[in-house]
Amino acid sequence: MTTLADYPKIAAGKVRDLYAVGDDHLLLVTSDRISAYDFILDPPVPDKGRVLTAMSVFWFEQLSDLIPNHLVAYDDPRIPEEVRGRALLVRRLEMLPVEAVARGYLAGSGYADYRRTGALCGVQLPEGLEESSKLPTPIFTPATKAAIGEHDENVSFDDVVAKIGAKRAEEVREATLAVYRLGAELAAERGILLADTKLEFGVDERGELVLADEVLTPDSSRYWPAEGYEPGRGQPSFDKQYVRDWLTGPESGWRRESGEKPPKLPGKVVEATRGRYVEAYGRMTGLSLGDWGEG
Ligand code: PZK
Repeated sequence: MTTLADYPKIAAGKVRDLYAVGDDHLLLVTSDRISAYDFILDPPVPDKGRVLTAMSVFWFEQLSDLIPNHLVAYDDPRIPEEVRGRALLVRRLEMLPVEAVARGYLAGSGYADYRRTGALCGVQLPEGLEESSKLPTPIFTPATKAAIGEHDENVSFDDVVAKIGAKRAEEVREATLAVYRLGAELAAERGILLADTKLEFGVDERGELVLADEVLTPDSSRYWPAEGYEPGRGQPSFDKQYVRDWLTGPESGWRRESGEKPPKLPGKVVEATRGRYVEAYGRMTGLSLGDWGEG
């Protein structure tokens, strides 16, 4: 029997943890924790870790003709029972020091940078774009990973070249845009807009570029319902809108500007949010894998 305590923890994110499994593998464990407005909320959302893990597996398979990935196993005796279903056994790679982002729409830091400068990651954009506008064509908007608690910093393609070399930078850009295009196409068929997505890549022992981390999950991507899409304002998040609306609405008694941590989420908000993750999974994959209780 394996337990999580058998494996050394080598990294911890807000929502996910990484353990070493021998010399060549890692265990990527996704928790049920949920973040909003840069806070980890309480309580966690039941099944969120399972849903995100299953979604990554689905996308690794969909994308496997396009790019190799780090997934080794999803159901394997090396995965401890306590995390089975929300953990991936993956190949240990040499990670590239770049957050590979593709954007099809203008949101978040992309919109902020455009407003300030008219450009994004060194790419000049047309005038007159609004918040949430569809871009003329999807663009590669790399960022450098920030320390926990900080936000990633958008950088230019030339900055990526300086870090990893021109050949590899071009390869990462093309792979990132190809992943975005396929994700956006499939999502659109299901009534969902993929506004943007953040990928991480590594290099294997043969020098091949490999897609790593989580892929096209709602934690790594902005998903918007296609219905009601309207540029000129922020769009509701497919997964987190109930949480955000409750937190910023009158019932929570919380003010974002207060600097205080948000109050405990009510059960109805947690349940509705769980439902949104399960719905997103079912809609994107056409599967109702396992017993999520609905969906
Ligand atoms: C790796 N991260 C980020 C993710 C965390 C930290 N296949 C791999 N090989 C080597 N390193 C990594 C991966 C992957 N994926 C990923 N840091 C290292 C990260 C999740 C939780 F704490």
